[in-house]
Amino acid sequence: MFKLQLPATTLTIDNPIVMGIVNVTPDSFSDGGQFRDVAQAIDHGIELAAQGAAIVDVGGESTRPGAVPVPIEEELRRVIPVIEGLVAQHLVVSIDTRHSVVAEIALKHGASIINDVSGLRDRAMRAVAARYSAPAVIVHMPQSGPATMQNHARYDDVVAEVVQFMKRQLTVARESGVEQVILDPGIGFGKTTTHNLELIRRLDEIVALGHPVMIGTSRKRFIGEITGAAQPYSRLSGTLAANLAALDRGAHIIRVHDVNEHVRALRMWRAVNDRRP
Ligand code: HH2
Repeated sequence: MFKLQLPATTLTIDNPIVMGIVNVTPDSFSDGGQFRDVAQAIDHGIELAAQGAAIVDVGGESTRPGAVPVPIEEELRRVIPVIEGLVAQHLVVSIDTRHSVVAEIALKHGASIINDVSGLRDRAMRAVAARYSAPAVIVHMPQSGPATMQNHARYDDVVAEVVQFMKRQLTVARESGVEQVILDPGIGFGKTTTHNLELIRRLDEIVALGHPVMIGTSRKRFIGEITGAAQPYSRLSGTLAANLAALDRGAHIIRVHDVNEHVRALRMWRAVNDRRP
């Protein structure tokens, strides 16, 4: 069991929880453009929480392979009003950003978790997490970043390399005063389909590091490749199967677009594992 200490509450993870995705971007690969309007994005986040998301993850910059970086001012303009709207409803909000400035302003406006797809490599990001005592998600992504990361998808043993990266970043985080860390193997970030499958299959090796483990498979390209579902919105069944496999190997947090379906699947998964009707 893990407890995440947040400013307003304690998030207890004794059973797996769901993080719902709100992308306030014009170009996210699966829901780009859907929630550009602030009111729409807030309503969507509230709906995801009502469906059972324990955390709502707000992002203003797409990190899909090949995505073009967004200026900081634009990222802030997208996410801050949405965070304010969700925090006003007492929801637990995480900020999905690679930029320490965005993270800090988001925390000031009530976000309570930093979701950093660049893996806390940036000293300034670690300083923000430490100063606010905020839990931070360390996501594995090759150093090259979204623009070219798929050109760097080469590993001798992807799981061993991700575990090495996590160990290094855990040390660096601890030395910087970041006490609450969540680990995420970064499915799709500079990885081929084979790498993604291996990371799910051997997720227990990351769980063994002793921190809460998050996984983000939702609607990603490798699911399309395996299931034949070409469109991201048609990848729900494949996403559910991938996430259930991750849960079987000990995942604690699943980051998804389709919260309702995952909350129901989780209930079923728990009923089977708890041996009760
Ligand atoms: N994946 C994406 C973005 N943020 N954060 C974590 N912790 N883990 C992930 O796997 C992860 C993430 C990419 O997916 P999405 O937000 O749906 O798309 P986009 O980056 O195009 O907005």
